[in-house]
Amino acid sequence: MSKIQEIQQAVEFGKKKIIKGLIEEALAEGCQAIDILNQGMIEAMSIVGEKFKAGEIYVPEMLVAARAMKEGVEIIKPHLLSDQNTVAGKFIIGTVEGDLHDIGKNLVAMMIESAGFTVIDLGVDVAPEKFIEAIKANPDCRLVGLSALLTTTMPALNKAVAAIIEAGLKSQVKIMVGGAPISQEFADKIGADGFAADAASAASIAKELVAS
Ligand code: B12
Repeated sequence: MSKIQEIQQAVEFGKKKIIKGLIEEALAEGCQAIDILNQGMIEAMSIVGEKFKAGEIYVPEMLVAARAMKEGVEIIKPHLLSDQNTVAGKFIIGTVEGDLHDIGKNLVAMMIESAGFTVIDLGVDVAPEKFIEAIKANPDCRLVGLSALLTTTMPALNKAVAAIIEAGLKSQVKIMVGGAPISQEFADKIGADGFAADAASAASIAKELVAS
Protein backbone atom coordinates (compact mmCIF):
# COMPACT_ATOMS: atom_id res chain seq x y z
CA MET A 1 0.00 0.00 0.00
CA SER A 2 1.37 3.43 -0.90
CA LYS A 3 1.79 6.11 1.76
CA ILE A 4 -1.03 8.13 0.19
CA GLN A 5 -3.33 5.10 0.43
CA GLU A 6 -2.35 4.73 4.09
CA ILE A 7 -3.26 8.38 4.66
CA GLN A 8 -6.57 7.85 2.88
CA GLN A 9 -7.42 4.92 5.16
CA ALA A 10 -6.29 6.74 8.29
CA VAL A 11 -8.63 9.67 7.48
CA GLU A 12 -11.46 7.36 6.44
CA PHE A 13 -11.29 5.41 9.71
CA GLY A 14 -10.66 8.49 11.84
CA LYS A 15 -7.19 7.51 13.02
CA LYS A 16 -6.31 11.04 14.05
CA LYS A 17 -3.24 10.14 16.11
CA ILE A 18 -1.29 8.58 13.22
CA ILE A 19 -2.10 11.24 10.59
CA LYS A 20 0.79 13.55 11.44
CA GLY A 21 3.40 10.79 11.20
CA LEU A 22 2.00 9.42 7.95
CA ILE A 23 1.92 12.83 6.27
CA GLU A 24 5.47 13.59 7.38
CA GLU A 25 6.64 10.22 6.03
CA ALA A 26 4.84 10.81 2.70
CA LEU A 27 6.44 14.23 2.34
CA ALA A 28 9.85 12.76 3.21
CA GLU A 29 9.32 10.12 0.50
CA GLY A 30 8.79 12.96 -2.00
CA CYS A 31 4.99 12.95 -2.31
CA GLN A 32 3.54 16.33 -3.31
CA ALA A 33 1.44 18.06 -0.63
CA ILE A 34 -1.37 18.68 -3.13
CA ASP A 35 -1.50 14.94 -4.00
CA ILE A 36 -1.62 14.01 -0.32
CA LEU A 37 -4.55 16.41 0.09
CA ASN A 38 -6.48 15.42 -3.05
CA GLN A 39 -5.75 11.71 -3.52
CA GLY A 40 -5.41 10.89 0.17
CA MET A 41 -7.50 13.14 2.36
CA ILE A 42 -10.28 14.55 0.13
CA GLU A 43 -10.73 11.15 -1.51
CA ALA A 44 -11.19 9.65 1.98
CA MET A 45 -14.00 12.11 2.71
CA SER A 46 -15.83 11.17 -0.48
CA ILE A 47 -15.54 7.46 0.42
CA VAL A 48 -16.95 8.31 3.86
CA GLY A 49 -19.81 10.19 2.18
CA GLU A 50 -20.59 7.22 -0.08
CA LYS A 51 -20.55 4.81 2.87
CA PHE A 52 -22.87 7.12 4.84
CA LYS A 53 -25.23 7.33 1.89
CA ALA A 54 -25.25 3.55 1.59
CA GLY A 55 -26.08 3.22 5.30
CA GLU A 56 -22.79 1.44 6.01
CA ILE A 57 -21.65 4.06 8.52
CA TYR A 58 -23.40 6.70 10.66
CA VAL A 59 -22.82 10.29 11.85
CA PRO A 60 -20.28 9.35 14.59
CA GLU A 61 -18.02 7.68 12.00
CA MET A 62 -18.38 10.72 9.73
CA LEU A 63 -17.43 12.90 12.65
CA VAL A 64 -14.25 10.99 13.57
CA ALA A 65 -13.22 11.02 9.91
CA ALA A 66 -13.82 14.79 9.85
CA ARG A 67 -11.62 15.21 12.94
CA ALA A 68 -8.81 13.21 11.36
CA MET A 69 -9.22 15.28 8.17
CA LYS A 70 -8.95 18.53 10.13
CA GLU A 71 -5.80 17.30 11.88
CA GLY A 72 -4.35 16.39 8.48
CA VAL A 73 -5.22 19.79 7.01
CA GLU A 74 -3.30 21.50 9.83
CA ILE A 75 -0.21 19.39 9.08
CA ILE A 76 -0.35 19.81 5.30
CA LYS A 77 -1.26 23.53 5.38
CA PRO A 78 2.29 24.98 5.63
CA HIS A 79 3.32 22.77 2.69
CA LEU A 80 0.53 24.10 0.48
CA LEU A 81 0.78 27.79 1.24
CA SER A 82 2.86 29.83 -1.15
CA ASP A 83 4.97 32.79 -0.08
CA GLN A 84 2.58 35.20 -1.74
CA ASN A 85 3.34 38.70 -0.50
CA THR A 86 0.97 40.61 -2.71
CA VAL A 87 -2.20 41.95 -1.17
CA ALA A 88 -5.11 40.88 -3.34
CA GLY A 89 -7.74 42.34 -1.00
CA LYS A 90 -10.13 41.05 1.63
CA PHE A 91 -12.24 37.90 1.30
CA ILE A 92 -15.19 37.19 3.59
CA ILE A 93 -16.22 33.54 3.76
CA GLY A 94 -18.75 31.48 5.70
CA THR A 95 -20.92 28.37 5.59
CA VAL A 96 -24.57 29.34 5.25
CA GLU A 97 -27.28 29.18 7.90
CA GLY A 98 -28.26 25.68 9.04
CA ASP A 99 -25.09 24.09 7.68
CA LEU A 100 -22.24 22.94 9.93
CA HIS A 101 -19.84 21.57 7.31
CA ASP A 102 -16.59 23.52 7.29
CA ILE A 103 -13.78 21.34 5.93
CA GLY A 104 -14.26 22.48 2.32
CA LYS A 105 -14.81 26.10 3.37
CA ASN A 106 -11.59 26.01 5.41
CA LEU A 107 -9.65 24.61 2.44
CA VAL A 108 -11.04 27.35 0.19
CA ALA A 109 -10.10 29.97 2.82
CA MET A 110 -6.60 28.51 3.03
CA MET A 111 -6.00 28.49 -0.75
CA ILE A 112 -7.42 32.00 -1.13
CA GLU A 113 -5.21 33.26 1.68
CA SER A 114 -2.33 31.63 -0.10
CA ALA A 115 -3.30 33.58 -3.24
CA GLY A 116 -2.66 36.82 -1.32
CA PHE A 117 -6.09 37.67 0.14
CA THR A 118 -6.75 38.59 3.77
CA VAL A 119 -9.44 36.13 4.86
CA ILE A 120 -12.26 37.00 7.25
CA ASP A 121 -13.82 33.67 8.20
CA LEU A 122 -17.30 33.96 9.71
CA GLY A 123 -17.46 30.23 10.51
CA VAL A 124 -20.46 27.95 10.05
CA ASP A 125 -24.25 28.41 10.32
CA VAL A 126 -23.91 32.04 9.24
CA ALA A 127 -27.18 33.97 8.93
CA PRO A 128 -27.54 36.40 5.97
CA GLU A 129 -27.44 39.39 8.38
CA LYS A 130 -23.97 38.30 9.57
CA PHE A 131 -22.63 38.37 6.00
CA ILE A 132 -24.18 41.82 5.54
CA GLU A 133 -22.72 43.12 8.83
CA ALA A 134 -19.27 41.84 7.86
CA ILE A 135 -19.44 43.39 4.36
CA LYS A 136 -20.53 46.75 5.84
CA ALA A 137 -17.78 46.57 8.46
CA ASN A 138 -15.21 46.02 5.69
CA PRO A 139 -15.99 48.59 2.99
CA ASP A 140 -12.71 47.69 1.25
CA CYS A 141 -13.79 44.04 0.84
CA ARG A 142 -14.58 43.16 -2.79
CA LEU A 143 -15.25 39.43 -2.55
CA VAL A 144 -17.51 37.13 -0.52
CA GLY A 145 -17.59 33.33 -0.52
CA LEU A 146 -20.55 31.24 0.57
CA SER A 147 -20.38 27.50 1.19
CA ALA A 148 -23.24 24.97 1.39
CA LEU A 149 -22.88 21.20 1.64
CA LEU A 150 -26.47 20.08 2.01
CA THR A 151 -29.23 20.10 -0.57
CA THR A 152 -31.42 21.35 2.31
CA THR A 153 -29.20 24.43 2.80
CA MET A 154 -29.07 25.38 -0.89
CA PRO A 155 -32.11 27.66 -0.28
CA ALA A 156 -30.14 29.33 2.55
CA LEU A 157 -27.37 30.03 0.05
CA ASN A 158 -29.92 31.56 -2.28
CA LYS A 159 -31.31 33.60 0.65
CA ALA A 160 -27.88 34.93 1.61
CA VAL A 161 -27.10 36.02 -1.96
CA ALA A 162 -30.54 37.68 -2.25
CA ALA A 163 -30.01 39.48 1.08
CA ILE A 164 -26.64 40.86 -0.07
CA ILE A 165 -28.24 42.09 -3.30
CA GLU A 166 -31.26 43.57 -1.44
CA ALA A 167 -28.94 45.36 1.02
CA GLY A 168 -27.49 47.20 -2.00
CA LEU A 169 -24.05 45.68 -1.45
CA LYS A 170 -23.72 44.01 -4.83
CA SER A 171 -21.94 47.06 -6.23
CA GLN A 172 -19.29 46.60 -3.50
CA VAL A 173 -18.72 42.86 -3.57
CA LYS A 174 -18.62 39.96 -6.00
CA ILE A 175 -20.08 36.72 -4.69
CA MET A 176 -18.54 33.28 -5.10
CA VAL A 177 -20.40 30.11 -4.13
CA GLY A 178 -19.46 26.47 -3.72
CA GLY A 179 -19.97 23.19 -1.94
CA ALA A 180 -20.67 19.62 -3.07
CA PRO A 181 -24.29 20.11 -4.27
CA ILE A 182 -23.63 23.49 -5.93
CA SER A 183 -23.19 23.81 -9.69
CA GLN A 184 -22.38 26.61 -12.10
CA GLU A 185 -26.01 26.48 -13.20
CA PHE A 186 -27.26 26.99 -9.63
CA ALA A 187 -24.74 29.80 -9.10
CA ASP A 188 -26.00 31.57 -12.23
CA LYS A 189 -29.63 31.04 -11.23
CA ILE A 190 -29.23 32.70 -7.81
CA GLY A 191 -27.20 35.63 -9.16
CA ALA A 192 -23.74 34.70 -7.86
CA ASP A 193 -20.72 35.95 -9.82
CA GLY A 194 -18.58 32.85 -9.53
CA PHE A 195 -18.57 29.15 -8.73
CA ALA A 196 -15.70 26.73 -8.15
CA ALA A 197 -15.78 22.99 -7.61
CA ASP A 198 -12.58 22.88 -5.57
CA ALA A 199 -10.28 25.04 -3.49
CA ALA A 200 -7.53 25.46 -6.09
CA SER A 201 -9.92 26.74 -8.77
CA ALA A 202 -11.64 28.90 -6.12
CA ALA A 203 -8.36 30.76 -5.65
CA SER A 204 -7.88 31.43 -9.36
CA ILE A 205 -11.52 32.46 -9.85
CA ALA A 206 -11.20 34.79 -6.84
CA LYS A 207 -8.28 36.54 -8.53
CA GLU A 208 -10.20 36.81 -11.82
CA LEU A 209 -13.26 38.24 -10.08
CA VAL A 210 -11.39 41.01 -8.29
CA ALA A 211 -9.51 41.87 -11.49
CA SER A 212 -12.69 42.13 -13.60
C1 B12 B 1 -17.63 15.21 7.08
C2 B12 B 1 -19.11 15.28 6.84
C3 B12 B 1 -19.93 15.66 7.91
C4 B12 B 1 -19.37 16.16 9.25
C5 B12 B 1 -18.94 17.64 9.04
C6 B12 B 1 -17.76 18.01 9.91
C7 B12 B 1 -17.20 19.36 9.52
N1 B12 B 1 -16.59 20.00 10.48
O1 B12 B 1 -17.27 19.82 8.40
C8 B12 B 1 -20.60 15.97 10.19
C9 B12 B 1 -20.52 14.58 10.83
C10 B12 B 1 -20.76 17.04 11.30
C11 B12 B 1 -21.74 15.97 9.17
C12 B12 B 1 -23.06 16.21 9.53
C13 B12 B 1 -24.13 16.05 8.65
N2 B12 B 1 -24.06 15.62 7.37
CO1 B12 B 1 -22.40 15.46 6.38
N3 B12 B 1 -20.94 14.94 5.33
C14 B12 B 1 -19.66 14.94 5.57
C15 B12 B 1 -18.90 14.38 4.31
C16 B12 B 1 -18.58 12.91 4.58
C17 B12 B 1 -17.64 15.07 3.91
C18 B12 B 1 -17.74 16.59 3.65
C19 B12 B 1 -16.33 17.10 3.43
O2 B12 B 1 -15.69 17.59 4.34
N4 B12 B 1 -15.78 16.88 2.20
C20 B12 B 1 -14.41 17.22 1.86
C21 B12 B 1 -14.31 18.67 1.37
C22 B12 B 1 -12.86 19.00 1.01
O3 B12 B 1 -15.10 18.79 0.20
P1 B12 B 1 -16.27 19.88 0.06
O4 B12 B 1 -16.83 20.16 1.40
O5 B12 B 1 -17.17 19.46 -1.02
O6 B12 B 1 -15.52 21.20 -0.38
C23 B12 B 1 -14.85 21.38 -1.62
C24 B12 B 1 -15.77 21.93 -2.74
O7 B12 B 1 -17.14 21.62 -2.55
C25 B12 B 1 -15.49 23.40 -2.78
N5 B12 B 1 -16.17 24.33 -1.87
C26 B12 B 1 -16.71 24.11 -0.64
N6 B12 B 1 -17.18 25.25 -0.12
C27 B12 B 1 -16.92 26.23 -1.01
C28 B12 B 1 -17.17 27.60 -0.98
C29 B12 B 1 -16.81 28.40 -2.07
C30 B12 B 1 -17.04 29.85 -2.00
C31 B12 B 1 -16.20 27.81 -3.21
C32 B12 B 1 -15.86 28.62 -4.37
C33 B12 B 1 -15.93 26.43 -3.25
C34 B12 B 1 -16.29 25.65 -2.14
O8 B12 B 1 -14.10 23.43 -2.47
C35 B12 B 1 -13.84 22.51 -1.40
C36 B12 B 1 -12.41 22.08 -1.39
O9 B12 B 1 -12.00 21.40 -2.55
C37 B12 B 1 -20.00 14.60 3.21
C38 B12 B 1 -19.87 13.68 1.98
C39 B12 B 1 -19.43 14.43 0.74
N7 B12 B 1 -19.10 13.68 -0.27
O10 B12 B 1 -19.42 15.64 0.67
C40 B12 B 1 -21.28 14.38 4.03
C41 B12 B 1 -22.61 14.99 3.55
C42 B12 B 1 -22.40 16.38 2.99
N8 B12 B 1 -23.38 15.07 4.79
C43 B12 B 1 -24.62 14.75 4.62
C44 B12 B 1 -25.60 14.74 5.65
C45 B12 B 1 -26.96 14.17 5.29
C46 B12 B 1 -25.30 15.23 6.95
C47 B12 B 1 -26.30 15.35 8.13
C48 B12 B 1 -27.69 15.88 7.76
C49 B12 B 1 -26.35 13.95 8.78
C50 B12 B 1 -27.33 13.81 9.95
N9 B12 B 1 -28.28 12.93 9.74
O11 B12 B 1 -27.20 14.46 10.95
C51 B12 B 1 -25.54 16.30 9.08
C52 B12 B 1 -25.92 17.79 8.86
C53 B12 B 1 -25.33 18.71 9.87
C54 B12 B 1 -25.52 20.16 9.48
N10 B12 B 1 -26.58 20.78 9.92
O12 B12 B 1 -24.73 20.67 8.71
C55 B12 B 1 -24.93 14.38 3.17
C56 B12 B 1 -25.71 15.48 2.45
C57 B12 B 1 -26.75 14.90 1.54
C58 B12 B 1 -27.54 15.95 0.86
N11 B12 B 1 -28.08 15.56 -0.24
O13 B12 B 1 -27.66 17.07 1.25
C59 B12 B 1 -23.50 14.08 2.60
C60 B12 B 1 -23.34 14.39 1.10
C61 B12 B 1 -23.24 12.56 2.85
C62 B12 B 1 -24.08 11.66 1.96
N12 B12 B 1 -23.51 11.16 0.88
O14 B12 B 1 -25.23 11.43 2.25
N13 B12 B 1 -21.31 15.67 7.92
